[in-house]
Amino acid sequence: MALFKKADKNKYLHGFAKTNDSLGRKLRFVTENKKQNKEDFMEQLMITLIEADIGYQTSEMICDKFFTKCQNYYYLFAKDIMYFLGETFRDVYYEKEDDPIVYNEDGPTVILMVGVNGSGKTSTCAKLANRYLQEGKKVAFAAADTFRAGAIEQLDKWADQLNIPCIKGKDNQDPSSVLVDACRYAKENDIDILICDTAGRLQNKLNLMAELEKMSRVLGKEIPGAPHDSWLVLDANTGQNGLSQAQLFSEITDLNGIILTKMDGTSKGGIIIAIKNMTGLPVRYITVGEQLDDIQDFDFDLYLESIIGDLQHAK
Ligand SMILES: Nc1nc2c(ncn2[C@@H]2O[C@H](COP(=O)(O)OP(=O)(O)OP(=O)(O)O)[C@@H](O)[C@H]2O)c(=O)[nH]1
Ligand SMILES: [Mg+2]
Repeated sequence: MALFKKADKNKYLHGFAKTNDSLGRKLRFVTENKKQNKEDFMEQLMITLIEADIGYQTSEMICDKFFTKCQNYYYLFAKDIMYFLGETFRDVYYEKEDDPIVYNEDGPTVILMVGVNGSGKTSTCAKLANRYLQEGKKVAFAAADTFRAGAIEQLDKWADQLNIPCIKGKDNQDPSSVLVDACRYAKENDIDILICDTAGRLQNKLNLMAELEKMSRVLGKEIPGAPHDSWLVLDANTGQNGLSQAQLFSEITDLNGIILTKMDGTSKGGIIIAIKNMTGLPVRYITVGEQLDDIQDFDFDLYLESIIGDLQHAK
């Protein structure tokens, strides 16, 4: 992956610029305040973490682990504190190792994109397709959002732009039947990656959630193991509500990853640690804008660097 070219790295860090500006800056402010005692410091740290949407439970866990790391030191400089904080974030994030992305070795890999309305599913389908095309893969779309007027056309337009097939039905058609057609097309045409766009559904709308369950079942009947990847597309700006979305969608379908969108517009990038800690779901990709190439692999080290700064430097 060419991610570590300097230009890519700068672009990546730019996606977290707002998080750095809030969480990073506040952490530096808290750590550099020499007048406070330990209790004040821990209280300020906890507030800062919660404000960055890390959530109460995960923030408390971070504070406890951080405190344990530091307790044997009589005095710590701000850069040491930042270093230990970085280590603590990493420990909490990697408490559960990220499973690798699943690819089907024996036929099309089916990716199901799910999420609430407007989270960025359709545009992320296009961004992902663009990446897979650049890797030389044969890609197709399944337009399984038959619910919202205009949704099929939206995906179809992307397909035209990318010059890939889009298998679609009619408005209000059962989305599962579109998926059956798409799977058959993918098998007959040696498609490597079938990306299935679905309708936005609120986690508390039971009929739509039941529909999702059916879609997963139907895909599995057409292609063994499908959907190989079910990714929940979450708008990073929704903060703690994203956590509840992740928990409720997980109950309905076997999620195995999260795509966090609109990172360019949020200062609350702390949600990444909260989601991983509370659900065990890894963040696969982040999106940082509306252009086709505004998608990046999630890289925890660069994420950490964007908050804490260069850790080598901090030590
Ligand atoms: N700034 C920014 N905007 C984004 C990003 N990802 C998506 N958007 C915008 O968010 C809006 C909604 O995106 P869609 O892809 O249509 O979302 P959706 O989940 O398919 O929406 P529904 O089909 O209505 O459920 C669009 O205007 C996108 O251009 C991102 O990373 N950054
Ligand atoms: Mg859509």
